Amino acid sequence: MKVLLVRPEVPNLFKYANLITSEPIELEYLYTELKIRKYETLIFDGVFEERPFRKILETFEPDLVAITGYITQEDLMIGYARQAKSHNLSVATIVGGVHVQLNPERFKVMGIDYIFRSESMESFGTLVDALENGLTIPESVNGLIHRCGDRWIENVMVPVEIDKLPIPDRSYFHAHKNRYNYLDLTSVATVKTSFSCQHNCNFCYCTKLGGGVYNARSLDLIIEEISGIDTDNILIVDDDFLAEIERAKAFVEKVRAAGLEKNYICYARADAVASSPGLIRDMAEVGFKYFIVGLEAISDEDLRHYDKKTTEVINRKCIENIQNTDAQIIALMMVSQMATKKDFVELYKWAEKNKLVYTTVSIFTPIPGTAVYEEHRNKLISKKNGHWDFLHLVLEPENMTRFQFYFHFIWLSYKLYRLGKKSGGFNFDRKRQKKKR
Ligand code: B12
Ligand code: SF4
Repeated sequence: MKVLLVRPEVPNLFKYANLITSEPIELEYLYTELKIRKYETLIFDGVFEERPFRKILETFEPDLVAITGYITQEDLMIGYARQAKSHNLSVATIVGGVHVQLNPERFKVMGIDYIFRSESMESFGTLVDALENGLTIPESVNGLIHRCGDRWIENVMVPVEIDKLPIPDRSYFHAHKNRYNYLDLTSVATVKTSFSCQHNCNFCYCTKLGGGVYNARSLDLIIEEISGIDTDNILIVDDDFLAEIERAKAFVEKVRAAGLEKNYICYARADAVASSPGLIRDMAEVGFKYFIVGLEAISDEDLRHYDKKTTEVINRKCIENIQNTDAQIIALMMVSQMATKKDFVELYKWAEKNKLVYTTVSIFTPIPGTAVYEEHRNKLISKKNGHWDFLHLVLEPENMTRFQFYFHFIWLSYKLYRLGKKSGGFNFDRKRQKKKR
């Protein structure tokens, strides 16, 4: 059995920004499982691949095409599956990943045979073994949805035991590591140490993943994984790396004991950062360089509206604790369709007053699979999947025209960039770095 693993290209403005590019870690997980089972496997990373997909199909002639992707890539995912089928009807196609997990219905379409909802690599291997041997698909394949004549059969889905996931084989990363960056850090590897989040902010998609159950990996496995990656920079993509303060402290101790001298980037909640100045100092000391924090809003009313369970005072304390170290905060802010001109202006003033260097602003976007999506689904003004990138209005602005909203949004984003630049942020030239390689 020959398996082609596909990550589609980035279909939106992110491809031009060039500020953050991550390794195709989800494909590397699949690759690892298939390697253990001795299948011939090829990774097609649409983000960088220059050869047409057709050429890859012709030269590799896969038996199975496995495709990952996010909501913005839904059409591309389906397109890749159909292209594989039109190349050779007997090729089996499977889709998986975060978007598929909570929106499987959208993939019950022509061209797709298997919809894989869980994170279990053992189940993925079991499925490929069954296909290889022409066996009936076992019910034990966690969360799988597959065709049976003109019906779809749905296996039960249970949260995965995260320690059962293999440590990803990084051959692909090591061969291409100069492609992956995070702001000024280059050769950045991605590491996942937990699934889901213990909180329940009403707009959040991440907390619903992994069966909605927070599940953390053993620290020894994580240290083993990081030690085996030949790079200085690690992006930890847990939804909240500070979900368990004691675990984070133990991580710092283990990094020290292992003598791991690397730079780390992680996501964290504002309240955890605000209440743990000592931990933040220790983390900065062992190499944490960026803390990405969803501050979201600057008023308690808005924070309550998002069910964030933080306050403006907590947000300020969080900023202060990070700014008291050598690390930087990357503040993730949100503006909703209810924003007024004053809200845009105040947000900038707040960022300036709090000396923020890296601040990103998203437009409130209800993601299919969340409760806020159900609440707003009749009011959506777009049906284009590509608009679910947090940079487009998918709800009608309530206090200005669409044109005015975009004007204020772009102007604010530009001003925040200028503010960061003035304080020494964005101090790198990615284009030049690329040419040098
Ligand atoms: C790192 C990250 C990025 C990186 C890119 C990473 C990448 N590989 O492309 C950056 C910062 C560039 C980015 C950008 C964006 N991202 Co992003 N990102 C993440 C983050 C934080 C972690 C993803 C990750 O690396 N996970 C680690 C891997 C190992 O886990 P996994 O993907 O779940 O994979 C496992 C399983 O799902 C399964 N699996 C995965 N794929 C497949 C395929 C098959 C066939 C099978 C069998 C199994 C399988 O196997 C893996 C091992 O168990 C997630 C948050 C989250 N909780 O997932 C958001 C997230 C995925 N991003 C999201 C979004 C919307 C975006 C953007 C569109 C917009 C934005 N403003 O962020 C852009 C566009 C990027 C694009 N590619 O088009 C959403 C997706 C929502 C959705 N329904 O699709 C998430 C969930 C965050 C959110 N706001 O809700 N992102
Ligand atoms: S803390 Fe972050 S990851 Fe957790 S539910 Fe809220 S927004 Fe989502």
